[in-house]
Amino acid sequence: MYKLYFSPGACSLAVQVVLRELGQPFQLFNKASVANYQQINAVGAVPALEVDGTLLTEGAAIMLYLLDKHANDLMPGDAMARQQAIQQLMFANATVHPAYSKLFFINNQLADGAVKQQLLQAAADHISKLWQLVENQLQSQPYLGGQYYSVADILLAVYAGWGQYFPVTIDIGPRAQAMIDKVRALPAYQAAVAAEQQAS
Ligand SMILES: N[C@@H](CCC(=O)N[C@@H](CS)C(=O)NCC(=O)O)C(=O)O
Repeated sequence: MYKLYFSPGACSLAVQVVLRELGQPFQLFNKASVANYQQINAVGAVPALEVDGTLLTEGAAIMLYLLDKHANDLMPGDAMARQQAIQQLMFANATVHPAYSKLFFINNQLADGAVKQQLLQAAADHISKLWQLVENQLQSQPYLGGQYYSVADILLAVYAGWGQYFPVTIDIGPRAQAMIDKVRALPAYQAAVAAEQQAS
């Protein structure tokens, strides 16, 4: 059985949603309750997924592994459609996630004051620009993945929750917000949030 290491509300939530969408059984382990998490992931970050004694890290790579292994509708088989889906996954994981990570970094590193607030809002403005790109892409389709949600949509729905922890304004357009709301209403997403609370 898979073992998924998580922190509540972190990007590991998206991996749990994918495991549920794939119908795969797994055990949840809160990083905070693991004595020496560096032995699980030397970087110290979640998610980490243990598969038959092998530890996998990097959320996007974990997702691609799971999608390769188990039949699903989240990743197309056609080469170009698959490229597009992976491009969107990387946009979420390698562009939008690091943009949000700047908020956490600034918040942790700087003392409260005008400079900190200015930097936080500058980071938030960049995030708003990325959400505008999502908004543009959703002009003719409900999800980044087209008519059906993809792993990129699931990741973005998780990241969208992080802005609330900071005293900044992040603009998320109506189409992007509708996508986020639909993904968060999925039974797999709801169950994942509830499971994190129980395992915390
Ligand atoms: N590139 C990594 C980044 C993972 C990451 O930044 N995870 C955050 C939570 S969303 C984390 O664990 N941060 C705490 C830490 O790095 O110590 C991935 O995509 O898996």
